[in-house]
Amino acid sequence: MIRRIQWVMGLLTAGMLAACQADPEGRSLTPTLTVFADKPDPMPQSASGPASVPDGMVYVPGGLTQIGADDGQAWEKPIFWVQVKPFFMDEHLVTVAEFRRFVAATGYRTEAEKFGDGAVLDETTKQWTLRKGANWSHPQGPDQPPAPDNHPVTQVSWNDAQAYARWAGKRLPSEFEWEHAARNATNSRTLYPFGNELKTSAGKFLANTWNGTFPEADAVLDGFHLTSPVGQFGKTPLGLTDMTGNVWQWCEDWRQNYADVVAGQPPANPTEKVQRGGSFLCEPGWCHGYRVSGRSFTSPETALMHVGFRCVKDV
Ligand SMILES: [Ca+2]
Repeated sequence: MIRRIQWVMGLLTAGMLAACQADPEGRSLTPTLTVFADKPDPMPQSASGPASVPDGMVYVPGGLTQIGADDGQAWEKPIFWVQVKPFFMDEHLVTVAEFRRFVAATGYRTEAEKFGDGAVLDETTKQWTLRKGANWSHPQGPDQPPAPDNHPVTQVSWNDAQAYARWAGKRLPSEFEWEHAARNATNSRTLYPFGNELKTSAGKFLANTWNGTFPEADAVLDGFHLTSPVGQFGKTPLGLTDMTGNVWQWCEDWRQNYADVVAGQPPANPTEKVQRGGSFLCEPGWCHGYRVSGRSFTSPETALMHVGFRCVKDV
């Protein structure tokens, strides 16, 4: 297997997007998602929520959401609509402690452990490198401090995240379920789930991102140069934490142009899985990847120091 580090922000050139084919009936993408090029009539929604919500999860009501942004990267266009069924979503990112319980229960070995290295941004050279011995318990390498228990697990590949989700009786979210939840299940059109500003009027940061010019200097104004404890920066209106920054989150989907999604085309080159949410390495001048509509893409066997995941579950 050829292993790659693919950090695409700012490196990709946009391909020509195929013309959208409007379909007023919508197209069923999965049993829980229907895609529309134009706004459809809203489907009836249950007025009441579920009788109970699993521990540590948040009920995400179904509804209509516009996916993408006109003012974002090329791969966030064109905007289209999805009808999403209700689901449960982990309130917080899967933590190091939770992943340790999975490993203890199953004896699972991550791909980074099998390969013997994980992708780290070298602070000296400012280049991505495969660092020997970097893995979920020591994301920066064996000579660096271990990952704190209450931080999101990182250095896990998409395949590792899938294995955890199956063990937990859950699954990874579709990227469109993720964006629906980040838009508070109300199609909120702000940059972030909590509005358009990263700070409150009192100056309190609402997310862990890169403060300064990436990759030259991080002023660490939000208090964290690398990962932060899950939930450190508060909840979205829907009750989720770390939907903005901290670490990118693996989603189920292969990378696909949105025009092709709407047109019902299969992924043209299914080699990369989608990540959402941005990370502590994102800043507006580089990728601004922590916007609600931000996307990143990496091959499913790759483990990186700024990528983790959360799970969802069907209602
Ligand atoms: Ca930070």
